[in-house]
Amino acid sequence: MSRLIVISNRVAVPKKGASANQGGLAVALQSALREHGGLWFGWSGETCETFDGTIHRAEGDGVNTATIDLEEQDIDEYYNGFANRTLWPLFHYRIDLTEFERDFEGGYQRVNDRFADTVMPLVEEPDLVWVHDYHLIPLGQKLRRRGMRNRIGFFLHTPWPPTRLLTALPSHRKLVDSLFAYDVVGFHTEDWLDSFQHYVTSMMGGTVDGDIVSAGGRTIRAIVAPIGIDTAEFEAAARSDEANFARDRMYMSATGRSLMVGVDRLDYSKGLRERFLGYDRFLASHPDRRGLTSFLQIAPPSREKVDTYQEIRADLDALSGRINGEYADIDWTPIRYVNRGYPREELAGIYRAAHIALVTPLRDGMNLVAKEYVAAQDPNDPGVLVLSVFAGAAAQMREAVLVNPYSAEEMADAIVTALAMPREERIRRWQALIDGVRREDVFWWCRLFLDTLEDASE
Ligand code: ADQ
Repeated sequence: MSRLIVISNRVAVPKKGASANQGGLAVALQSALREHGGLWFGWSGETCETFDGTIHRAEGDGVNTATIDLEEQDIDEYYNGFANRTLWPLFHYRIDLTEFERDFEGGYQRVNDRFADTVMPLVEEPDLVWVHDYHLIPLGQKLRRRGMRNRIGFFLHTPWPPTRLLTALPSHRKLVDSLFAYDVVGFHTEDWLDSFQHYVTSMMGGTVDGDIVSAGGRTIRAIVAPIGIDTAEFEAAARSDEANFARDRMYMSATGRSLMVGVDRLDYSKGLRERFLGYDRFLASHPDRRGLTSFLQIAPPSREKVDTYQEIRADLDALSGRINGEYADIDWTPIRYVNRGYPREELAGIYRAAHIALVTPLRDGMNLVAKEYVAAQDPNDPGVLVLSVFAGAAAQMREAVLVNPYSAEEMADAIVTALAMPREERIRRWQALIDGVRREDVFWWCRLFLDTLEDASE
């Protein structure tokens, strides 16, 4: 079996027995790394005065990691700049929030060069190389230019935007060209793959034949590989003592009310504003139901160095305050809005206590919260998943209550539907959902991608 080299912006350093505190992606990649041997390479999260290529190596729980520090300017231009001010909003259809600065792109290319220079000597001839996400799109090409002949795969965790949006990026062609240095490129859904294929055929004069995409004399395999969660682990976490304790706290605080929960990184793509407005509409149009529901939104801040993230935070503070001010009573708060993270067991207990999960992003590559919510439910009395049609997860999770998050009325209706749903229907829908979440878990995803990469000709 070939060794595996995983490359991503950040590296999740494994600690023994700490898997429950890590995301499913980290758990899956670590388990693949344990199986294949090899290492996980990325940015340490630390800064250095002057980049000198020093590699910090570590080993934890059978997984080797190698990380580098970056300069302040690198982080500003590459991470806070091109990755999170340019590509992230553009890939989430938010051209209005997208910033176009040549310095950002310069920093992006420079850091990808730094990654290529430092990881190159660590890779051996038969290794499989797997690059992750929008931070590192040009890395494959940079490795090829340095003579790497290994099989290299790339997986995009975000949506791939429609051609007419992508072409707003001045360097769109260069970005897409660089994807052709990979052997396999993976997306979460048919929609994102379609958009990629459309760009290739309409902008590059390329061709598509099944998985095979060709342009400019290069041929790659472009596949759909929807990521899952570590379902077995999450189902167990939902039954742990910590989960039971969190669930009981939720029940006690709810005093018989129907609980709704949302759990998201504080990000404009997650549709938090629209969710609050949907709930607002529900309260406004159903006065008889006020006081009978309680909505808990958990949203830990992220990317706080980027202005739009500060703005959305201020916006949500104001909106939740406005809704509470309007509808709250001496013994009832309509929205509990919490800006912090929770350990995974506690999160699982919170999901389990919730009668409804509102997973309503405006655009999301996949969305793992939808899958975690399903995995945490009690089979005899499962809750209802309200899921945005614009989440990648909606392609697999057809038995959720699907909703258009831009419509406050549809959101309000979905809440009413979910609240009124009979137990038999909840069980029937949940059973279909959990079957999928179990079958297509994160280990299935990892194997699907790596099997395709392993088959790719060198
Ligand atoms: P994210 O945008 O980060 O991921 P998501 O898939 O929902 O979005 O994953 C978030 C993870 O963070 C979940 O595992 C969730 O449990 C955890 N989390 C969120 N809030 C938390 C809190 N308060 N406390 C603890 N944990 C919390 C990107 C893409 C997604 C894609 C994933 C994986 O944007 O579309 O599904 O990568 O490919």
